Amino acid sequence: MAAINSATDLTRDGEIAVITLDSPPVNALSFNVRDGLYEGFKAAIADDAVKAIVLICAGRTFIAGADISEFGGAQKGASLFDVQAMMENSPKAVIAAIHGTALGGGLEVALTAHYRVAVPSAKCGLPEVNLGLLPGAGGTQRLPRIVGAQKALEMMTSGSHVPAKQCLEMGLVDSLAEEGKLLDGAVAFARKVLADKMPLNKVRERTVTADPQVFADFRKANARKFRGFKAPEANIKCVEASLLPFEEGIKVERALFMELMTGEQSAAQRYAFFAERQANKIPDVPADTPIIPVAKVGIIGAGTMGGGIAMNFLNVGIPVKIIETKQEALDRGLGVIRKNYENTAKRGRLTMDQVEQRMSLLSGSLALEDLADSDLVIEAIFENMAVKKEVFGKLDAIVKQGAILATNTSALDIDEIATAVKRPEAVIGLHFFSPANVMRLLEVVRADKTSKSVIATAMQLAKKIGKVAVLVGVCPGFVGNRMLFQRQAQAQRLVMEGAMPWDVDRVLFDFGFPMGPFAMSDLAGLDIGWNKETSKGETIRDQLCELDRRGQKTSAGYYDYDEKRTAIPSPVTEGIIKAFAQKQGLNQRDISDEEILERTVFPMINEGAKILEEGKAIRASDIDIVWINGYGWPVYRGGPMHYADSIGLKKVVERLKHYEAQMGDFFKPSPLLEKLAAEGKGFKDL
Ligand code: 3H9
Repeated sequence: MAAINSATDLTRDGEIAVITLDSPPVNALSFNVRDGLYEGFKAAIADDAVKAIVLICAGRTFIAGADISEFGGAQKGASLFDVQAMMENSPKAVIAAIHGTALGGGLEVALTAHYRVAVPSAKCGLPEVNLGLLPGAGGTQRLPRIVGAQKALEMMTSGSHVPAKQCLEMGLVDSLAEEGKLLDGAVAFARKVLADKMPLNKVRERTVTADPQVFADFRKANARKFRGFKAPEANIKCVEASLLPFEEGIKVERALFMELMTGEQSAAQRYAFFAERQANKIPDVPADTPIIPVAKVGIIGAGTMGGGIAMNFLNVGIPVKIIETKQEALDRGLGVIRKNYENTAKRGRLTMDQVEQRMSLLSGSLALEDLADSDLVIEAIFENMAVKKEVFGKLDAIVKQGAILATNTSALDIDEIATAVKRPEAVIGLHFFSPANVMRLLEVVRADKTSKSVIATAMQLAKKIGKVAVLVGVCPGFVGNRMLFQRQAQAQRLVMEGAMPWDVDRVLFDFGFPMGPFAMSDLAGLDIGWNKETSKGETIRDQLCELDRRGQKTSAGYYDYDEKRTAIPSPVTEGIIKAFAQKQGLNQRDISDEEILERTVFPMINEGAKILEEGKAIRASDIDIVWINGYGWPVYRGGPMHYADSIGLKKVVERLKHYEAQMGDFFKPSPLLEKLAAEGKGFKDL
């Protein structure tokens, strides 16, 4: 074996040269990888004994893309285009051998090979859109030339990882090799290319045609999904340009790539990519912390939360037992889970066999004693400290030692809950977000005495069930809701001062949230926590509920709703608000969109700074991950703390002080925020 450099080896199997790339963790195209590939191909082409060349990767995957951490830095070594030109123009057949994932620049490299061979478990994709980018190494021009415009649009704007079998059907892969025998399969394929004198396919030489209507329809169908994002439209424009001669299309790709790459959206999305991975790292919980095997899960409460939480575990094959106090509630809860799965099956995303298989892992009981052999118990009952403590006290006597005792509370003090048991080290918060089977965020709440093993297990388990976990500390509302309270308080206040609910909602919607706070309340139901018997019309919400305006479900809440559930500003709500303001002696005034945005978002940033000061989040980027994955913060603005950095903390402090002077302490900047702003720093510098 001849080493080309630290990342690349060149060997020969008879007349077939094998270039092996080995650059953990994911063989990203860093400068030494590009150099190694360039020199490797050059040497193989120059060797007269070589008739064909196989490119294969060591480790868990084929090339997963450009090295994102190198973006923005000065270019070193051979360019990716040099490598691709060397491969595509090679006078000897080049075969890319794919396992794991061929993503982004990785797939673009494979597309300059003359043939592609993959194992069945491999996947191919161009996920650049998720980093606010487009495939910038010819992928936008080569992919449509193989799979057609429609499929290219779908792949490039979703970033989906397409399984090898589907790639074969689309012509993206030429042949499948036996699982675990990729090198043999690729070398055999290379010999076949030689024996059959198969041509040196250059994808760039193909042409693609499409009706312009394809693009118009695609834009229309996805307008809602792409709202606010720049990258999807740029990707679509590139596919349109693939109908032009190759070199012209490449020029369009290059120009749009540079535009995205230097823009704020991609910077925010790349930041979020690394932030999500960073959130997994807990400084005082090392990677080798012992993990508690979780083979059986118990859940207390078969309501919406309990049922949703259960589905996460059933989906990955972990049996769940749900406990309720009444048979009727239990039957209802289990029935809802079945119905959810059946609906998924109706949409073609599960087979009925899979539904039955998942349901077979689910059981119910009315006796807490049946949780004795659970490895993890999650309590998901209503928010009442006394009741929760009673339940934990009972669990302590029932559940085997070594098990994890978790609460799904979104508001209560977990340290206090832990006083109900003799093993506080086993107690942790697992704060799922509703709907718990859909929402990606999981706040893992570390109480004073929670053990490192329990934390490490919770973080690992979260990944297994497809959640993005963020470790937070005990405080009212933890990280997400604590910051949300600030926004809600201002939203309510702004309405009393003269902005209407639809004004506040519009500003936050335009900022990029899926919906504003009032539309959100209507969706959730205004009567959550409202009591008809005790309601005295003391708040706007009380008065709306008393008029049976309880949100979307009654076709009226803050808004009126038509039969298509379109939200229409309501004169009734407006009247109630105005009367309230008058009673409180408030002079309503016009409020600018800028003020609405600053007063709802800046107090959140300030609260985030307080959370960091108190050590309730490990890092600012963890807070951003909470908001992106749990509260619909637009990922192209990178989360509240990244957003604050991007507009400058000096400005945030100035504006908070401006409102503090008018409205008092609520807006007082936290010492940390003031300090960073004074030093000209950002949260990124912490
Ligand atoms: C591109 O290609 C642009 C071109 O079109 C244009 C060129 C001109 N770079 O996710 P994991 C790190 S854009 C640098 O936990 P998994 C990651 O940070 C790129 N680092 O593993 C982590 O580090 P650490 C298009 C990368 O098994 C470690 O690898 N490609 C990159 O759950 C493990 O990652 C993509 O967008 C990278 N490209 O998932 C693919 N990728 O251990 C992005 C990963 O220090 N990557 N790292 O925290 C992925 O989707 C997943 O990482 C993958 C593995 C599916 C590959």
